[in-house]
Amino acid sequence: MTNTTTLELIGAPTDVGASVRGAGMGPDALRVADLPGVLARMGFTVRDAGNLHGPATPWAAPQEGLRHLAEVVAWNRAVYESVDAALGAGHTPLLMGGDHCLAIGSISAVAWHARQRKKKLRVIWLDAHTDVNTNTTSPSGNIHGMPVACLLGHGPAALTGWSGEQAAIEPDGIRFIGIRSVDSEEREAIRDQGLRVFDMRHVDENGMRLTMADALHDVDEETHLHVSFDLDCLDPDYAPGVGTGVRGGPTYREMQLCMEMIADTGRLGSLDVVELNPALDVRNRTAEVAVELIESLFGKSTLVR
Ligand code: NNH
Ligand code: MN
Ligand code: MN
Ligand code: MN
Repeated sequence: MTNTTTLELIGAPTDVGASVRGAGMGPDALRVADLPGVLARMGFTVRDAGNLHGPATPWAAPQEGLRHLAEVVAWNRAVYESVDAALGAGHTPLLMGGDHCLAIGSISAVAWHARQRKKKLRVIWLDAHTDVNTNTTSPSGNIHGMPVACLLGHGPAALTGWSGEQAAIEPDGIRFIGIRSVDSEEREAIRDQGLRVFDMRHVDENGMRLTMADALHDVDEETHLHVSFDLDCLDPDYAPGVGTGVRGGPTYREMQLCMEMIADTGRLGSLDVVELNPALDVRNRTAEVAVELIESLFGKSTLVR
């Protein structure tokens, strides 16, 4: 990341993958917290591509274990096209959700480009949840609990194979940080596929520093690093504006260190910021915290060294 980097902000104002309303206001809350201005003042060229358009959320019951499948496909198609265009132009895409189902389109586009450029894709999934449910294991039918499964090639045909391969990512291509809510059958998928989950017990016992050192140790010059940042990763004391908060997450300082260590790799190539729900927030605090963490992720350091 240098200051010749162009950051392309893409808004996807929808809550189509969730069952709590409000994540559709996320992109504008990030703008109100001055995300574009903050990044521009760091020296980046910032292009705000505005908001994508897609279908309204029907608020219907799941069908065959999937809620709003057609609408989720439509939103993800729009996300795929715009992330693909940003990467094609040599820009760094920053997807502002919206709920976490949008990572399907975003990471599928990233995976396609990484393969073209012969880069190794590594996804860092910052979340309270692992999002590896399928329509048969999900307790809710909400597709924001399923993006990782879809990206691993286990999902409905309409949401898999977008990167040109059945699986956009390999099981060894993703690390989960901050996990503390896993559904019972989701656990089996994690074990069966050997996914590398750094849960909160791991963070408690090892600290964020050793956790991130482990998660990032094999990132090299040939790696494209994608961060998928679900704001419910943070403890809800610091980030109340989310639809499915879970107590016991990383503190503000722990999350800052996580971001700083990712920045230090110099390999960050794309980002999702999702699940911000301004309807549940307190005076836009969660959006402001998100902006401060994103600054660190893009290399802002408070240290004089
Ligand atoms: N595991 C739950 C489900 O699948 C909750 C998912 N909610 C999230 N995921 N916010 O990150 O319904
Ligand atoms: Mn350009
Ligand atoms: Mn998530
Ligand atoms: Mn989550």
